[in-house]
Amino acid sequence: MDPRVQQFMAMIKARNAGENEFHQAVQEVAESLIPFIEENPKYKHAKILERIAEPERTIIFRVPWLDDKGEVQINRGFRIEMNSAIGPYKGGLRFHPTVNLGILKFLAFEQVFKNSLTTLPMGGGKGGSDFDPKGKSDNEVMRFCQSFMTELFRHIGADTDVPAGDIGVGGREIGFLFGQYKRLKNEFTGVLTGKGIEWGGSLIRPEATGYGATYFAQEMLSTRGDSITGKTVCVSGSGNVSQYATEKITQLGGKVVTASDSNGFIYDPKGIDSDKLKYIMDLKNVKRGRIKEYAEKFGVEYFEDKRPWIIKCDIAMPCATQNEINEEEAKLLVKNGCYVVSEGANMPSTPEAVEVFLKAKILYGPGKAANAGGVATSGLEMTQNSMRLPWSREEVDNRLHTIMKNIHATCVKFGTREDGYINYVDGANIGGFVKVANAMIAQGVV
Ligand code: NDP
Ligand code: 2IT
Repeated sequence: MDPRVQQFMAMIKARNAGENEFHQAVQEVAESLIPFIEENPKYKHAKILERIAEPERTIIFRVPWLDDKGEVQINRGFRIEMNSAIGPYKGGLRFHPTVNLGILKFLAFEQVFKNSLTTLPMGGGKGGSDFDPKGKSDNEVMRFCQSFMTELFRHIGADTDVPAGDIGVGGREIGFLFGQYKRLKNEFTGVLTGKGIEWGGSLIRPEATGYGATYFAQEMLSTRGDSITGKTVCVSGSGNVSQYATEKITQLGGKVVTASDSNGFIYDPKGIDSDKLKYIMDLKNVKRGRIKEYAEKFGVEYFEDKRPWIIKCDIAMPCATQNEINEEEAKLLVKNGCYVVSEGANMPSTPEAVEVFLKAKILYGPGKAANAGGVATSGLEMTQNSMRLPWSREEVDNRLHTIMKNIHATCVKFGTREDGYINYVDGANIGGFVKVANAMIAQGVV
């Protein structure tokens, strides 16, 4: 490792002990940025990297609620307000039993660069809770959300901090959170994104992350005169991002052969067509069942406790969670002919897996670039809320598509190597950094 990176990481690890995912996210960025900062000493003198890795504010709070049996339950709530140099804090809320401070700091850190890449005026934040919505009734989820917002509301606002969804937080949860915020503040504002279409939401926001990651794959392929048509694609997850990645790939003539959840994956060699996708959407968004049921319904193979990366494909789109592709799986993907990875999830590839992709010189689009379409469309929702005017589906989708093309162009600008290979990791990290760093310098030592 570069000794400058090593020294910086020793400081980060000492200050943020035990926060492994945060260390991982910071190190990946530091490896791209430290050489760049050496060539641009103004960032070094202003200690931008040291400042950008320290949250502006970290809020941790108790979330007590009553379950259906009348028993008191206690969860922990978080909001990491990471960076507001270029706009109000913006980023999702995750409800999952694994949520802790280190995971949310990694997500908030990634969000700063991602939001900058979108070209929209949004700072970075992330929050959530170790609450597990699985197996809870709608009433329990509502009482939890109301309790969570009863503390969070004093820290957020349409011009201060604008949360949205992430794992375990979808339309249902955003509804309950928005209802409670409105009640506490007596204000109808765009304080959350991912709202329902009848009450301030934007068309295409549910689709945006999966569509955006597919548009990004399309852009990467086009640098080699290639396209999605006729390609076999392995997608992981079966939630929001996964569903709409599958929809868009299929629309563009690709064939998605896998879907997964935390228990295993299904392999459908004929492809998940629009009728089968409808089944997944109903299974996951309404019945809240397990992906195994797909295998029973359509008579395909189910692989318990396995991830899709053992299946031969041209394109891999991890859309479930962090560190879901390890070194061995990355090697197998490449060996089986996979030459495009577009990350719908945040940090789904381990550092060793990323190394495999870069060494093999495949088209590797890291999450902070490839999945930025979700937050970008949240930005478009904020714009529509401010104007008090909704845009059509076509208008939002066109803007999303243009934003993904611009993000790709930024990655090409900052990531193209001498031999012509585009290192999208460097491209996204440096491209996302410059605007935030310049804003921080302009605003003084704050
Ligand atoms: P959902 O909650 O809708 O779906 C998550 C999916 O991933 C489910 O299939 C879930 O399975 C699976 N999953 C979650 N945790 C794990 C785990 N630890 N191991 C294996 N599988 C897991 O979330 P989203 O689709 O919104 O989010 C997916 C990814 O995309 C996350 O990394 C998120 O940060 C990222 N992302 C989301 C954006 C958005 O707009 N929603 C925007 C940008 C990135 P199960 O049901 O079994 O838990
Ligand atoms: O990781 C992400 O970019 C999100 N979960 C979406 C954030 C947002 O504010 O829409």
